[in-house]
Amino acid sequence: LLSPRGRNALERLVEYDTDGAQQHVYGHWPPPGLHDSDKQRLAEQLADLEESYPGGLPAYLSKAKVLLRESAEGLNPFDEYEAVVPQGESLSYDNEPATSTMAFADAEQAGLDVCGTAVFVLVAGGLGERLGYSGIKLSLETNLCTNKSYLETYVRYIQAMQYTARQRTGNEQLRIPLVIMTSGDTDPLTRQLLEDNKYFGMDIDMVTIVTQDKVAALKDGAAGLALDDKDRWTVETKPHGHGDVHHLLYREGLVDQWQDQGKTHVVFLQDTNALVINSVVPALGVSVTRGFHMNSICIPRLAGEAAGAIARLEHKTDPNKSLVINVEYNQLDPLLRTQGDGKGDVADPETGYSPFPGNANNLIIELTAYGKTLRGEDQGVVLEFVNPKYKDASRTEFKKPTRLECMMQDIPKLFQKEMGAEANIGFTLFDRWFTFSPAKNALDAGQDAVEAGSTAPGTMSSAESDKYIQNQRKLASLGVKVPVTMADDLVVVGGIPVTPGPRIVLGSAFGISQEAYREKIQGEMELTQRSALVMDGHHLTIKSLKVDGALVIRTGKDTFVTVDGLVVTNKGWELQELDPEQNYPEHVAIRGYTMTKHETTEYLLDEPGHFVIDASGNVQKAAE
Ligand code: UGB
Repeated sequence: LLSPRGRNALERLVEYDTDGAQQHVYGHWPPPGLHDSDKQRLAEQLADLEESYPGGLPAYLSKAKVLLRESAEGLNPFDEYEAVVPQGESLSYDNEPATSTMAFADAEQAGLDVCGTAVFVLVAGGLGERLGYSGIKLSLETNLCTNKSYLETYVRYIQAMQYTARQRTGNEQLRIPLVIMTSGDTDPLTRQLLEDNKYFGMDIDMVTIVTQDKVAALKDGAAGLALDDKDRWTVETKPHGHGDVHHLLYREGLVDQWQDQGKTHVVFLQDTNALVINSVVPALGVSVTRGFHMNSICIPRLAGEAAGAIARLEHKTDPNKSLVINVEYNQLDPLLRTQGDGKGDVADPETGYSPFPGNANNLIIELTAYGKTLRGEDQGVVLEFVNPKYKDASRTEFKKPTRLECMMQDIPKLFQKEMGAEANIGFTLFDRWFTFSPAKNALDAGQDAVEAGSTAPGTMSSAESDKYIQNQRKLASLGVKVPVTMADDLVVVGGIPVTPGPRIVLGSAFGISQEAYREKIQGEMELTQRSALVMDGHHLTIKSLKVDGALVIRTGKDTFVTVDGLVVTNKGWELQELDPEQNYPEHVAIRGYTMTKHETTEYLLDEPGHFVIDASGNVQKAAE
């Protein structure tokens, strides 16, 4: 009746099940002739579960039994450790000596030197449940000025980095690959988004998609497989977490391939934090300068915030077991309550932030150490955990099935196992405005958070606003006359405080470094608060520009444009709050407003050659 693989998987389960915890799966089957196709279906699924987990279902269930027992006993995984604030680098774009431990420009140069040997991995298997969005998060528009999606923003950045690396090395063949980790939930729509947009101009063979599998759900403390409520012949499955990424990269042979190609660092990005691209080059520079095998991009952490904290866990008796690692937000407070003044996850009164750096969870991993670690006995399967919701204090029954979970930031434990004390794990702290404003929460959850006093509601709208503020600050630091929105200047739109403007988007082709911006902005530039500005292009130079309204300038890859004397005055663009009486598509509703583009001055120039946009607004051909 069963296929050889189905039969094999079933036999393995029966043989493993010495305590009878899985009896409900294979026992009491109706006689042959009844439910035959259902039995085949179940056996095939068991075979899938068996094959997709290193060591098969027995390995998964054995780990689950141990973790569930420890959880039921209330065992504290940090019992033997004390958390202390670790050492790392702190970089400030404005180079304020008070906060920078290394000159930003030095870190940037060191990063630019190696940017051609970086590879990118985007973890995008998560669903936007918290965001109240049923599509894939990568398809959401980062902002309404350009309407570019998160995926396009990341791809354009990688292309700009490749361009920069080619310029610096003179190697026109140099290419930077991207791996996207999807899950069953996000895979078809991610592929479709890429295909519909011709991979946003990236070479198709440079994009690899790896797909994470779900794992078996567990119904009780004995790790009994949870069968679907409505279908006794299906094992319920659940996501395993972003930690899958390491094993998948290993299993698909990508790490070997990259090492053969001479790549040196893997940059891991999350799906909805457009600001992170600012910190990739300087963080790469820190990785190289400090010899970090792993470098977490961090931000000052608000006490109690739903972001992990990077801590040095000092083992109380065995220093060899001490390590620098992320402590997840739900575990930080209980851990800190057991030590020091016992106050838990509270702010340092002097800084107003948690003393522990906040994990933006974008990681840079050095490839030689990574390869060595992944080839170890765990094959990149990071340490898992369980988080069952118990029905009552007896901690025996679950409210709903649970499963093993894993997080990509837990890889330091594997580094330590394979490399011992040689593992060099660090972090780089950047200003929040520069690095971190993810879209994670639904509008109403964000509004509640704001009412409760939060300055980081994590909505689509706060992410968009922070993108504009970041560009205001970047331009201001280069001497551009531009109003910079401070906390008191924010205006409430759709229940979330956002910038009143100017709304500025600088495309990655305009520059991926402070150095590039300095080369491009050579003279006087001025923007009013009600303005919107979009600039993109490798060879766009500003000698003199005034904007009071909306201006878009995009230039092609062989088009050299100098803006010299242009004065833009028009009605510009404006946000419109949504009408509570009306229904809007989901992607509009989660933002809380639309943008009306009343009037725009636009230059889309892609003819090869040299041009000047002059004081009268005309485009003149210029001498080379
Ligand atoms: N993801 C996957 O690719 N697969 C999965 O199975 C799950 C997620 P969330 P979370 O940035 O502030 C993380 O759900 O888990 C992708 C850190 O653990 O957005 O709440 C998913 O698509 C935490 O330490 O994040 O918390 C997305 O790209 C903290 O730093 C990414 O994984 C927090 O992020 C993260 O998934 C943060």
